[in-house]
Amino acid sequence: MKNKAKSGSALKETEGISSTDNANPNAIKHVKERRQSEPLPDDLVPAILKGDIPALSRAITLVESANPKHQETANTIIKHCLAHANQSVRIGITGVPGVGKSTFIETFGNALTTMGKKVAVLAIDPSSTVTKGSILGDKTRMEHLAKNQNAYVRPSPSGTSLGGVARKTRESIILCEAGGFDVIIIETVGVGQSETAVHGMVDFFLLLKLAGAGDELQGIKRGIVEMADAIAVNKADGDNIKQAKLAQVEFNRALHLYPKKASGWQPKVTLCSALNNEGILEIWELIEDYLKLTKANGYFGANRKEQNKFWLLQTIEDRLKSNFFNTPKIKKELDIQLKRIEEGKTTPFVAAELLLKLKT
Ligand SMILES: Nc1nc2c(ncn2[C@@H]2O[C@H](COP(=O)(O)OP(=O)(O)OP(=O)(O)O)[C@@H](O)[C@H]2O)c(=O)[nH]1
Ligand SMILES: [Mg+2]
Repeated sequence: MKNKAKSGSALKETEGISSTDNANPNAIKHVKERRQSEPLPDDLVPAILKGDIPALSRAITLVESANPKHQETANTIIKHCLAHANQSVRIGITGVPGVGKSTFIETFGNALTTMGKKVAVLAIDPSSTVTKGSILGDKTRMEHLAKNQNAYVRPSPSGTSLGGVARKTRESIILCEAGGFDVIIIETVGVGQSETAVHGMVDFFLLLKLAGAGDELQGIKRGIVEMADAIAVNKADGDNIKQAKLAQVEFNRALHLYPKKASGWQPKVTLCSALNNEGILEIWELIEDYLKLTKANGYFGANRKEQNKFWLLQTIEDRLKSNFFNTPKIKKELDIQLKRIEEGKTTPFVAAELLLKLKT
């Protein structure tokens, strides 16, 4: 009975047994090969186009994979899906932790599906590897939406580089559009660089805010307010309504200080309660007004083209950078040169020249 405490825990594992020893190596090889060889684009593409969610999920997993073979398959799938991409609207939603993004997306997403729309929710959370990600757990917070037949909630891809995570999200957008989704929501936490990346891949950018706290307190940078097409003051309910109304006036005044947007759209400030489902439809109506205006004046299409150009350059930059820094020869020499700089034996420019020449 000495071991009672030990064996009583469900988390304890039996020590000293390695299951792989008993496994047939041929079987392992077979499973590994199967895993690597499937799924094939020929199977996945028609399934995605039919709106098959498991197929869409598998394709996104391929997009997110670091395995070069998977990436090759993913590229083929994306190429085939591009031609079938649905006419969608891409909405970016940002705001500090706790502002109510998940609650908002749950309410907003369900409202849209009630209107007969198909809604996909993707997330950019580059910090997720460190913090385990606040967005990663969102599938549980968006409980109803995740179960909704006409919605698809995909947790944030993991990754340390924002560029990498952003590329995966952009490719996932295309796959969701091929899957027939009308509204693609990209969620991000409004405290870092990720909202700039999100702004560069959406048609409409919504900033959620709280009443009664200054921008500094909310950790929102000035640049983010400038990017917003609308600010929604959330939690405008209960005792908070009066303050929320004051905040609305204040934000409206602040927005008028910014130069006019290239879209010709004057950003709006609204009030909502994601929790009580109030002011949510008004935000959709606002987005519809925005779409009407920007499609009529040509900005909608022009902006998407500009975004594509930007992502072409961004992808090349990311690839060149990672190729360079992952070359063993460079890695070794970089260490040497960093040390030499520390010892005052070289200058950054001489060292950079040397390293760049090494590559070519
Ligand atoms: N009173 C009120 N509470 C709300 C409202 N929206 C969200 N909340 C509450 O605020 C808390 C945070 O909401 P979340 O939706 O998790 O916020 P979030 O922005 O997704 O937070 P992170 O995922 O941590 O970035 C929860 O306890 C919600 O119930 C609202 O409209 N009114
Ligand atoms: Mg959240």
